[in-house]
Amino acid sequence: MSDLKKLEAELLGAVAAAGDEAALEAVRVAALGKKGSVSELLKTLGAMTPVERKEKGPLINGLKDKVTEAITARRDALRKAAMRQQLAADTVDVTLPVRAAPAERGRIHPVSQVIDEITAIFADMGFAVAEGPDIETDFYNFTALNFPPDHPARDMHDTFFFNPKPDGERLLLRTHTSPVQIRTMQAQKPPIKVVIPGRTYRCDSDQTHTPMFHQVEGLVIDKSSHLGHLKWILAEFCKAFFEVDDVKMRFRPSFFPFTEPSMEVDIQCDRSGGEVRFGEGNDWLEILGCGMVHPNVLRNVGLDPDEYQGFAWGMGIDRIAMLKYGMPDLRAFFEADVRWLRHYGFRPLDFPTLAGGLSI
Ligand code: 2U9
Repeated sequence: MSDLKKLEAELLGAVAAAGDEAALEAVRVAALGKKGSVSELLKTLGAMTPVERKEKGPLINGLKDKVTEAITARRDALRKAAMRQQLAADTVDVTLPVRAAPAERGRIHPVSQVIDEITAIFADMGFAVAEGPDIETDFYNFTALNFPPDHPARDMHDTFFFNPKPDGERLLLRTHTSPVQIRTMQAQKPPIKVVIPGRTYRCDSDQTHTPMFHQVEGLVIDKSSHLGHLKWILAEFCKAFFEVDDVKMRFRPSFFPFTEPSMEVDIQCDRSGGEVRFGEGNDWLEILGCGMVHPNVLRNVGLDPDEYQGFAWGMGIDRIAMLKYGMPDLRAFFEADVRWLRHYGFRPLDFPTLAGGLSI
């Protein structure tokens, strides 16, 4: 057998024996690579006489073509075999339980849930939702709301003040969401019907107070709104929020600088069984404050109190969330403990609506 035939048999044997693509690539480099056996033979053609080249050229090039073809065919076969093997191994067990998608595994914080519930209830009554900055000026947080200059709420112990600016003005973290009502009344003409949920801040920390807490306030301004409307709105809200058919409310006189008259509202409940049940029983629970907007507040935003009037209310979101969902410790709300959130959190795809149910 000629040397060429021997080399051909050797190379085709090596191609056929290559068990995977890596082994086949090694054979290709050994034959057709820069210094491969076939490439070295091709290089010898240059030094041959024309007669010799005419005889050997087709033989060497023929060898190169045969080896190339054999490698291509083997690579194809190896790839198909690998694919067959992978398909056989990649079986799907359709009897396995479906793993919950990330959106199903996450949980909505009870405060966010309660804000969504409250806004759904008031949206159904035609209220818009307004928002404003957490960092406020003294004017929006106090002065415009008829707080006298020496009111104790302005005190350093209650309000978080920032360091004074070069012009002497001290910004602060809003102590209630009421500044947003002032901004709303400045920005739009009555009739106004808004609810404002948001973060509020007071320098206070114990079992029932955290330095950051959440409030929702409501405001209605037009030419004829009165306490009868306010009572109806609050009763409808309490029934919808606590998911009871009827609720008894008690209005007690109180004082806030921004409302006159001012009232605190208790709702009837039953605490005898260790947990609070609404819509029944002989106990009372304070849940919010309210009143008619003070004429000075209307004047401060350029509204004539002889032409316009309205009412406002405010309540602590964290507190009513604790009451509704039986969460005993306020501080746990802000500890970011994932076990607590798994227990008390809400499924993200169960968005509260009045039609679909608030909390199921
Ligand atoms: C404007 C005019 C009036 C909002 C009101 C209350 C009564 C109230 C507290 C409840 C619990 C705050 O979170 S809490 O401590 N709020 O009792 N808030 S009336 O009255 C306003 C607001 C804005 C322009």
